[in-house]
Amino acid sequence: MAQRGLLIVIEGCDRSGKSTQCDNLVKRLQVNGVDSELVKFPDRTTQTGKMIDSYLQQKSELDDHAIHLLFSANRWEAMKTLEEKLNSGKTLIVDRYAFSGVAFSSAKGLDLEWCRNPDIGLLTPDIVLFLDLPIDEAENRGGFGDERYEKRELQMKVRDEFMKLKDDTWKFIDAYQSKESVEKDIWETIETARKHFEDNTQELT
Ligand code: T5A
Ligand code: NA
Repeated sequence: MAQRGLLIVIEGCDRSGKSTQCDNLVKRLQVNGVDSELVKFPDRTTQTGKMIDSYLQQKSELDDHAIHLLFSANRWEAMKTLEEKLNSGKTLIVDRYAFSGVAFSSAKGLDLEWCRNPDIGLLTPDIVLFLDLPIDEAENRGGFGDERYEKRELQMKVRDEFMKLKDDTWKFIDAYQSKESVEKDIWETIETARKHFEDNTQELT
């Protein structure tokens, strides 16, 4: 049986470069012979994703609890497929995950523990890369301000909430650098992590 793939999550505030770096990482892993695939949350293509997309684009209103549960449901509906892919040996690069879910909703004022509950039982990431970018710089980047949560005060609170969620699977990446430098830091971090997981697997067998 193939060795299980890694579940690598990329998190960070809006415009920190997550999608840019997720794309780069998947390509670079593939070039290096690692079977890997991109996953993005919210997945705006599903039924829940369409409701989320409409809400984010401010075309519809939803109660804060209701949208929180939709974001979680949007992850749950993908879990079985993602688990099968990991078990078949595929490494998954995930653009946002439950950390975003909890950080954004608690920044809006919902209770942190309440926010955590619906995501309990989701697949646990092997590594979380947090792209850290000053809000001032995020505001200067293309497209900031178009969607519902892209407001300075909220983004500051989101960052504080993210910091309450970190554990020892988190690696901080300085996102206030050129795209190439951020890519280099991410690659070095991932290579170290992959080696660590390989060594530990060998110890177990
Ligand atoms: N949300 C999400 C919840 O409330 N609950 C949840 O459970 C989840 C999963 C949409 C919103 O949903 C919220 C959080 C969000 O507010 P999304 O679809 O991931 O989430 O958001 P997007 O708008 O797609 O992505 P972001 O705004 O977060 O941007 P990224 O992916 O961090 O940044 P990226 O790579 O698109 O880059 C942004 C711009 O900066 C440039 C890029 O070219 C681009 O123009 N850029 C750089 N410029 C200079 N230097 C660099 N190093 C750069 N890297 C990128
Ligand atoms: Na993105």
